[in-house]
Amino acid sequence: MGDDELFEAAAETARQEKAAAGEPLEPRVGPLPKGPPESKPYTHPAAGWGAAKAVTEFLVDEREVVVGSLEMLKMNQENSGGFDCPGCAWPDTKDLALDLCENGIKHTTWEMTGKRVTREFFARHSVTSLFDWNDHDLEAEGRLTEPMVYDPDTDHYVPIRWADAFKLFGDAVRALENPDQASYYTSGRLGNEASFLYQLMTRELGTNNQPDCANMCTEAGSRAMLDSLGTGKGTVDLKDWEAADAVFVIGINAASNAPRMLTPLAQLYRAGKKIVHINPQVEAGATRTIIPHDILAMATFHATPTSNLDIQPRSAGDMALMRGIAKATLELSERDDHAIDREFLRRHTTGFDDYRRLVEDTSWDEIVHQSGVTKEDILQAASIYRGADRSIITWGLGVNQHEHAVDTIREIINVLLLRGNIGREGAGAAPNRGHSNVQGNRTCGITNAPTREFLNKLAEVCGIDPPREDGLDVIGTVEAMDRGDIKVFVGMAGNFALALPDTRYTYAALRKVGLTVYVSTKLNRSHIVHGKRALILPCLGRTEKDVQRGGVQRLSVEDGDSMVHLSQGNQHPASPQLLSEPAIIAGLARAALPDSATPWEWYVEDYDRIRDTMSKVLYGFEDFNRRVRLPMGFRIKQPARELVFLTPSGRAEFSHARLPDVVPRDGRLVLGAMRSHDQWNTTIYTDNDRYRGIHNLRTLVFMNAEDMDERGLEEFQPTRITAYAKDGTERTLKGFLAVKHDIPRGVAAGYMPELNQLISISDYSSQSEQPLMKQLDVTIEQDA
Ligand SMILES: Nc1nc2c(c(=O)[nH]1)N[C@H]1C(S)=C(S)[C@@H](COP(=O)(O)OP(=O)(O)OC[C@H]3O[C@@H](n4cnc5c(=O)[nH]c(N)nc54)[C@H](O)[C@@H]3O)O[C@H]1N2
Ligand SMILES: Nc1nc2c(c(=O)[nH]1)N[C@H]1C(S)=C(S)[C@@H](COP(=O)(O)OP(=O)(O)OC[C@H]3O[C@@H](n4cnc5c(=O)[nH]c(N)nc54)[C@H](O)[C@@H]3O)O[C@H]1N2
Ligand SMILES: [Mo]
Repeated sequence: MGDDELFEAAAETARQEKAAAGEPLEPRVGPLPKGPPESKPYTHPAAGWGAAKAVTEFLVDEREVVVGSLEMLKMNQENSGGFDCPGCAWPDTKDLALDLCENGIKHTTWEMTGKRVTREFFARHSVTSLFDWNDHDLEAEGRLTEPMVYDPDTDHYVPIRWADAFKLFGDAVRALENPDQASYYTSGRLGNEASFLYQLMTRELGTNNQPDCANMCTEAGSRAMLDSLGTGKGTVDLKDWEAADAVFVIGINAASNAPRMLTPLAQLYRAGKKIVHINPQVEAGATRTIIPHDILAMATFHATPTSNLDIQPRSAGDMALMRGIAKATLELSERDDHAIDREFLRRHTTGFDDYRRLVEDTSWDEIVHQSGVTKEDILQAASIYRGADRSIITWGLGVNQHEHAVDTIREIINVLLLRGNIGREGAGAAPNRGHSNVQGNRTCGITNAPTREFLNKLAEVCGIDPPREDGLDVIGTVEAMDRGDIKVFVGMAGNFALALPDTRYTYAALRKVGLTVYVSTKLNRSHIVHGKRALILPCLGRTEKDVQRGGVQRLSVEDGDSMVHLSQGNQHPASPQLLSEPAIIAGLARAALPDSATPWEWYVEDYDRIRDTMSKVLYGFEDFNRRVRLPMGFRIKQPARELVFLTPSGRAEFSHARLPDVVPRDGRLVLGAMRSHDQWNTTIYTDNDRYRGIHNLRTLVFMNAEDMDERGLEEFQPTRITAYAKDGTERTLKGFLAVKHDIPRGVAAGYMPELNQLISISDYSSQSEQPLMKQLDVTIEQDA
């Protein structure tokens, strides 16, 4: 054994000892607490002055007050040359002078920070020593400034020229025995043009190994909508939000993760429309809000309620609850001719009669037991649904990250179909997306399972011979790494090491890879837990000016409502050495494919050229360059919205799944990992969670007071959490503090990514292959 291997073996033994003792396996994620933990109920409205104050504190911390506030005015104002907020995928509106939110501002400022990670920083800190830093501190060092390569002799990252970095990658790829020994991850940050080039490179290299963050995020919803409606996208746009009579918000923490949703919710409430929140927790967005840009409301502290009804089901009780709403609606239809839309059902759907029988066969007892909701509450929700001519149902990770998520979302669509709530103004299915361009990434071909039509078009237009077999998704990729089958891994944005389940397993798998390459803006865990060789390639962020030979470039993005529009950064780049994502992809591609006929360099000179090719390959992108320059861009046709269903039957298809048993066994709880208010996925701003009343604490577990009493747990008492995986293995985590919370019995919650260490790699849904990030089977005890 060489020194390196000896060192690694010793480190591994130490990690195993820690794991056996049930201690958190890895360094803390959040910053060192500034004081003792606190939990007190939050009594103020969401957004408003609390948010304004938080923003000011944050801008001061990041020393960005002046530039920050000026730049914010350009956010989501793409018409006047602004950039698309990278914070979430909520659609932009042309009516507002100022369309932004606290968390969007924090997210953008995080990118615009004045702090820098330089070669001197890497010379001062070995990679092993950086492993002991918490994730907050790694990212807080600021923006990456030049390409770096890992030097195993010194255990430091050292500078490398761009050309040499590309060559290192190219040589590694060309040395592979077969192209499937590489895998190309992306998180939904990439603009459309970069996404298109990235998938083109992957396929020209001969593999469909293209995992993406959607594999952990919204995969279930896409599959469900594809099966039920024939396309995997939502059917509503912002106009529909304004025209709805009722909105059902299921499993979304809107005030933190989609704050711009609060605006239509408050406006609907003021107009007397109905809003129902379905969530084990009553989140801040489900109470009242001060509309962020409503100056009068801000000045007068006038808060608008954002909810008419809060229903708190058990974890994964949503499908039974939807079945209950369907049952009540069908029962009503025997007396009330307009309870269901018979004409719509006859003309546009198939499978209704079987669905009706299935609903009749599902008893109220079963519905109440499985949903954890009383019959009265279900009838109340059903009565709001019946009373609304036009309903929107929107759902988030609280629905997507469960075992039976596809069945549950199809049940949501069943309920919409009953009253003809698809293909009409003010009505429809609205999946809440995650990353700002995760939907656009998929549209542009980022997927491990491309369709035959797409591949044929790509072959015809781009003159390549793409592989036809499905490639590896996120879970498939880590498992292949663990077997030693992946020699080259590229992470195009994101934080693969920390975002994935089974932290320990994922780290070990990543360390087996021959070469890991990350294209990033900030230092993160994935740079520290790396392959035998490793590259960090720093890129421009969305706020920065991208100048190529053909002048200043703009990238396009697609929001959650299928609107495609341009985004242009205006900031001076964080470092003169940064390259744009398209330029980096072109550099990697040319090095790996020296004889490629694809004009990589020519594309990068002027992104209009990429768009011209995209318009020939992608459905709905005809005349892309002209239409994307229209005010607000253009909307990709959503066939289901036009009542065109691309399903085998040509109709919307009812699903017929029996209710799964989701009631935890005696003594067990269902634990979910979610976001705090003060984080963006693996980026942790502080250890506060303002709307849930938490300060100075992330390693916690929210529990029902009676569940705590039964276990003799006091507030802030350390716990021992044991998770029971599908494959029979157990994982234990000690020291997370119990916190009393308004949450149903049998449900517990904590934060991602800290809780990822409890999720086994085998814990993924058999319907969507999504990790079960919100449905862990656990026991929680006092930590003796
Ligand atoms: N500020 C900020 N914005 C973000 C992000 C961020 O980290 N920070 N992340 C972005 C990304 S990538 C995504 S995917 C989205 C995520 O946005 P959300 O979908 O809001 O994500 P989470 O915070 O993980 O969890 C949402 C909710 O699920 C509820 N929940 C848990 N289990 C169940 C259940 O069984 N049924 C129901 N009905 N609800 C349940 C939880 O109580 C919680 O309120 O936000 C995006 N926007
Ligand atoms: N337990 C649990 N785990 C989860 C989840 C959960 O709810 N529970 N949620 C899952 C979900 S929904 C998602 S989407 C994934 C997120 O997984 P990822 O998308 O992989 O992770 P992020 O934390 O969003 O990535 C942050 C990093 O992106 C880089 N970055 C930021 N901006 C840019 C840019 O403009 N360009 C480039 N190239 N890089 C940039 C920065 O270096 C930053 O460190 O996590 C998943 N993991
Ligand atoms: Mo996500």
